[in-house]
Amino acid sequence: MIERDQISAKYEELYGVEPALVSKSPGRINIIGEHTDYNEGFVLPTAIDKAVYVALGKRNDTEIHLFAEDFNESFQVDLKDVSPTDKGWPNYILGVVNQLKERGYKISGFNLYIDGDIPVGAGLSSSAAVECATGYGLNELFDLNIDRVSIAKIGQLAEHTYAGVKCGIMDQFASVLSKENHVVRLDCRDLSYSYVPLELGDYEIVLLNTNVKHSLASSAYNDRRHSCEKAVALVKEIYPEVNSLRDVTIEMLDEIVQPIDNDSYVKGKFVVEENERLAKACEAMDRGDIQEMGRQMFRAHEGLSKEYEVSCEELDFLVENAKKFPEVLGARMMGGGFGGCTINIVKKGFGQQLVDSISPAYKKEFNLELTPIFVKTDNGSELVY
Ligand code: GAF
Repeated sequence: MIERDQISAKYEELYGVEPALVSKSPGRINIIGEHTDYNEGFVLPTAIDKAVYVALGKRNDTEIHLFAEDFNESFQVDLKDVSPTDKGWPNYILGVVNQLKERGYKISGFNLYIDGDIPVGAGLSSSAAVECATGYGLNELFDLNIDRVSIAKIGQLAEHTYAGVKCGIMDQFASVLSKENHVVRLDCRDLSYSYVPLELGDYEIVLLNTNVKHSLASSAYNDRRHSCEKAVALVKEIYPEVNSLRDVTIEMLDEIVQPIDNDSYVKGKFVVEENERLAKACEAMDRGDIQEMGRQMFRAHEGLSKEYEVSCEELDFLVENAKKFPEVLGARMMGGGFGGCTINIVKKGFGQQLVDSISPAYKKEFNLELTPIFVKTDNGSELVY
């Protein structure tokens, strides 16, 4: 948790006046339902108590002045010249500004200072949190009257256009709309959603950070999306009513895609089954059966690793080792993959022991530290000031 005063003081030091407001958008976890969002399926995420903070104030001109604490770096551009930059971090902010401009919202120049405590590259959606804190903050600063779902969509499109990742809506939706002690059961086809109480009884969520992010993450993500689109296109030739993998059954894939395109078949099958696993996990949660929810998480990891092929040795190692402990009900890689964290459902109080047991072997195998992250759920975007 970063103190509000710390953010304001830094803004004032940079820009010579107090910020008009400070907005906050959290990172997210996801219980189950991975790579389903861009296939019009279901996801089960929620926000965590780690967030991005954005301090904002209007300027008297049309310039945008940015400063990122993590990089100790500033960036300036005129509103009319906003375009993607090879500098990296400003894109998540500029992409949002560009979306606001494209949608005809009236904004003028502003100063922005950004800081946060979401570990970067850990698969906790720090980039979505930047987009959402920016969108939420600018909405307030310029009284734009944009609803929360649209703020999430603006963040998603910023990621597509300025970061080059054709992500689904899960991360931005969770960052803006989550509710403490609940997970969001989101239907990514029509964005209808409900809040499911997250009641884990004697268990808690522990994240294990591999501390790796393999470089092929973004390109592989877009490749997976492409494989899914190919599977849909093949099914559509026979079943024209099909629009996404959400409408597809395993029987359809068996009938049409399997003989033609093995890669699309395997990827498509994973997505269809992942939606089924999510449904089973939700039913289990409804009847308080977190053991079954955990089993579905283990199965999801199998699929993500062997079929969808978005895991990596480090993630597989952590899940395989977590499985050895009866105190761990479920574990799997989380988010886009190729590094980041595993999410584990662990008996309360056992988390540190789990980490202490796995860490030495992890270090020996990969020469990397293993970092536990004990998270609580939180609300979506809000003003802190
Ligand atoms: C990343 C994306 F940004 C999400 O939209 C989602 O597809 C996720 O990977 C995989 O479930 O976090």
